[in-house]
Amino acid sequence: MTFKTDFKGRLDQYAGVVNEAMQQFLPKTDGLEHLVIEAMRYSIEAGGKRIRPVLVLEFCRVCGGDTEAALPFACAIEMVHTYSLIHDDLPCMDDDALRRGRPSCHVKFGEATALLAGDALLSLAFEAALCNNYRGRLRPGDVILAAHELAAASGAKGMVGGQQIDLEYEGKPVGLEVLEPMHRGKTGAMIRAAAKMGCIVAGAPQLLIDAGDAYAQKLGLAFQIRDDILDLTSTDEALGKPAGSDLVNHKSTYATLLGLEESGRMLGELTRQAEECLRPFGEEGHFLRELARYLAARAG
Ligand code: GRG
Repeated sequence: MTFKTDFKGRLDQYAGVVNEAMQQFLPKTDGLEHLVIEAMRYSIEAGGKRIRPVLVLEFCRVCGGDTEAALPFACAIEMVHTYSLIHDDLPCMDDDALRRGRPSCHVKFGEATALLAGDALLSLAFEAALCNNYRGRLRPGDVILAAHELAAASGAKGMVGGQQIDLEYEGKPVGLEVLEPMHRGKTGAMIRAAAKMGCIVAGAPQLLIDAGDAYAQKLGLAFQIRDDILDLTSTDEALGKPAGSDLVNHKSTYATLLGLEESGRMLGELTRQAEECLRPFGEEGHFLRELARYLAARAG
């Protein structure tokens, strides 16, 4: 793959190749089970920023790996992320009617089918990651390690665990001692997994995997703080999901807890620290430095 050199060009290029590669993995809607597949496609094809796949592909690139062979992992993490959004919107969780600028999956297909679509996307993620499409271009040990990373990050000690903490404390005022582990799981784990998977499939040495992980830890927290700020300051149209839902759901967030000014300062500091973590990648880290700044300033 040859890469555009300008930031926005490469960002769009990555999203484009991931969207195309998704079509290799999404099943066809030609059987009696077509509804669940339509629901999977509906949520994946609604778009989204594709940040996690971008991290997989760019970390693979900066580590000198085969970015085309990393595509199943980029798709896999986006499938897990999309499943989590579908389930998060269900009436038994956040009960949100709008996602990625469209009616949520359960609003369109009903609760039971949305639940199944999420389940099937989680399974499909591992089917994609462990596919044989690029046999011989990745080391089998690296494939196993990267798949293990995804499994661990999405489970009870990662994203699902973060969501459980969120449910547990819903409607109760909480401090940073709850907010931090909640977001480390809910948002941070998958962003860290994306960076590490990219390095791992490239066969990178531990020093670079650790540097990618350190960057992603800072980026993940910064991403969440920006999300909290936008929830207070943005609109449904700009976000493609309901704005102000943290207040409606009585959720404590970095923005409600620390205020807009302090959370903005923290966001700036974390972004600077994320950029610092990229030092071992030298000049090659340029796109990732820009990505941190872009996400800190994002409007949706
Ligand atoms: C239900 C198992 C389960 C987990 C839910 C990811 C998640 C955990 C909930 C979604 C709600 C939320 C605000 C989570 C914080 C992480 C986050 C900001 C998700 C949205 O990610 P983006 O902004 O979304 O990358 P797009 O649509 O651009 O992909």
